[in-house]
Amino acid sequence: MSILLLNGPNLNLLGTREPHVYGSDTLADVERRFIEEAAALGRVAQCFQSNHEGALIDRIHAARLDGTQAIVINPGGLTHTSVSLRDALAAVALPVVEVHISNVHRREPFRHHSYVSGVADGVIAGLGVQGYLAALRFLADKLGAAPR
Ligand code: CA2
Repeated sequence: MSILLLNGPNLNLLGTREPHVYGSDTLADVERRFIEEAAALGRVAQCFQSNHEGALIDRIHAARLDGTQAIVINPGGLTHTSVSLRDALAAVALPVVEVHISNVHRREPFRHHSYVSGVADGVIAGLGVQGYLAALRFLADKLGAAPR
């Protein structure tokens, strides 16, 4: 029984470039804080990042069978391009929160449309890496009493 954190293409570069857009925390920092916050909420978290669309889709499919209860996903650039990622999330039918570190609506017009938002329970953008933790708290609350 766990909450799955998924990060898409290029998010492995967090903290190494473009700190004015994405901040200075690394992906390892983000994943560690996510796991710690999940534990504080009485939950278990699993984390996965890939630069490959198919690998993300395979991980979402695996979530149907491995006890995953909810998904936090930053699809990276696939947000704006991938019908297949959207279809995978719709197929697993788990609670989903879409997270963007930057405020995509204050950026280029091509970042304003998301294929994922229509299958997400909620969307967070522009809160920096805090957005991942806000999504986690929302989902933990939505799932109800933590397993003992
Ligand atoms: O704001 C976000 O979290 C995004 O999902 C990040 C994506 C971008 O394509 C979306 O429009 C918004 C890009 C991820 C690239 O991540 C990097 C992190 C550090 C350095 C370079 C890239």
